[in-house]
Amino acid sequence: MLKPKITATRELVSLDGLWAFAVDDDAVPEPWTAPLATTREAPVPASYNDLFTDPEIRDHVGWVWYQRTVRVPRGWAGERVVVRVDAATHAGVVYVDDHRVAAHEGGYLPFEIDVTDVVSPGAEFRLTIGVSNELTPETIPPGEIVERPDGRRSQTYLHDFYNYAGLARSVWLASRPAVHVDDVTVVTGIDGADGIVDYRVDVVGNAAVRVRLLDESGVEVAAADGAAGTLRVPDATLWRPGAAYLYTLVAEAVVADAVVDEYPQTVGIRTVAVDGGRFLINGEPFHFTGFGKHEDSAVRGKGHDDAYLVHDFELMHWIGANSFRTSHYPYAEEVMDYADRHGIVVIDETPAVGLNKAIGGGIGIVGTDGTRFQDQFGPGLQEAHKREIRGLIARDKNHPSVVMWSIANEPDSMSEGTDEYFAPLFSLARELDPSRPVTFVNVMLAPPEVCRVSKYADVLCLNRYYGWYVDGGDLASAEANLERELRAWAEKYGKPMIMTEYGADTIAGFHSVWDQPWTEEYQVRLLDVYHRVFDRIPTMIGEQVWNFADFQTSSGFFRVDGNKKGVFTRDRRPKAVAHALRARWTAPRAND
Ligand code: GCB
Repeated sequence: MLKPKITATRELVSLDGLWAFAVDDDAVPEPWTAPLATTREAPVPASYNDLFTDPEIRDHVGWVWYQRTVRVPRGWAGERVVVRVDAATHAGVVYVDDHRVAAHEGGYLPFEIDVTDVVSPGAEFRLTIGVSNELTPETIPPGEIVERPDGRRSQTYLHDFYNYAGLARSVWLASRPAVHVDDVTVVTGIDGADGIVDYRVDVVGNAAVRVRLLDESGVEVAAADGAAGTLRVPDATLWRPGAAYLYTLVAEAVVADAVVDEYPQTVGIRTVAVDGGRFLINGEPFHFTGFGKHEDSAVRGKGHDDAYLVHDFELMHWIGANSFRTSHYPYAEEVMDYADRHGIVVIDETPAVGLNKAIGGGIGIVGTDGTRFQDQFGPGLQEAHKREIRGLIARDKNHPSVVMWSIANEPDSMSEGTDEYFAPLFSLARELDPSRPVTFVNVMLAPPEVCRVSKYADVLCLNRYYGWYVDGGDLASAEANLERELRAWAEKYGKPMIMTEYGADTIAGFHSVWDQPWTEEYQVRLLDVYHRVFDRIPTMIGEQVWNFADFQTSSGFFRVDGNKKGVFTRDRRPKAVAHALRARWTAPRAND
């Protein structure tokens, strides 16, 4: 799905700002036929949960309503008019005046609605967006709604981050011509010094297609006619980690020699491959350094914020991180574009987190009772999971920063039925995008002897908490057990391995001369243990610490104001470990 842009043939109006806001007590949204009776206003983009003092809003389970008036620019006569919602977490319905025009499920991917037939250029309309935060046994991520004895409904879920909801990303009103470019797909290659760009352009309506490839200074370096083809770029400048270079493919829809629509798609020429125990970018071995992140900040919740975007990338650059994982859901498109422009490598993850009844909220290990995986959740789960894989690849397929798809985080991969559940999901991702490796992130409960799913992954991504949930406070045992397990993986599969999570909760300002969990020193020493082990295992090709920053979780009694495994605090101040990581990640690597 193309991101809306302003071009010579398209216009765009941001609908961000303050919207009227109200919660709805009904489980099922009714058609919206009146102005919202409320004095509350909520900013878009932002999660709504932490904005207000009323606990009824923070703990609300069900639908909320956002509403504003929108004027269609008068110059848009003859154009298609589209409302684009970058995300409605976790389900959205859209009304234009009294017309229900769209419904969407899944909280972290965009959807758009052609509203041309129900709006008029120059006139206003009332735009109402309902958003539901409900998670059920067949949503991705899954959850359950529990009815309390006093009638209150409360939401439970199995993942370890707060269930922020609302319109956390931008909303747009966009124009586009009736005959238009509907989609662009690029896959790049390298042939000697030349870059190869395979492209496909889908058009709505009857039009010929022309493409031009421009370099960063706007000079045309290749061109072609036709909806699909291959461009050769002599002496191409490659997109490299830490040294981004972006060409622009201008896709034109042409009718009777006139360009009726044009869409510019950025293109980074690079290749990605797994070769034995190595991960290659442009044919060169790549070692991942960086983090699992979250979209999370005070007050905004998961609301996208360009200031945090720039600052987070600045801190990643400062510390020597060359990559991150979009744990545990697709991030805002602004983040992906920024990674493209700044040469940061991304492992792009679906929102399939918490598909594991053996873990309580990412922390308590509760064990499974032997029930077949498919019977632990709703029958619609796999379909919803497929929809998320399709949506993620459709949205992010053209980002050079994305080097691998992660189809799930820490699902149950050992119960009966997991093989049958996951095999088709790997096939689907590979069929949709044969150009990138596909992985899933393995949980500590499923070591090599019992994991039924790792055989499908191109790269083994492992989350391990030796020295924390296991061997807590005993770093000598942690080191021995970690090394034993990693060697077992290496021996069984020989595939490249990335430690996609390792870390320790740490309260900034807690100190000790002993191996005392929660202190800054312990976090430093625990990471040292892991790094020593990694450096002894040749197929360890990456280290992504959990987490970039402290983040909010559902409270329970296991978390004190959230998860504190951040290398930075929630307001992005470095803990001692940040300096230690910086020393490691900015030093030349032994085999570089
Ligand atoms: C995990 C999960 C992550 C949690 C983390 C923790 O394995 O993938 O979502 O936040 O552990 O800190 O417990």
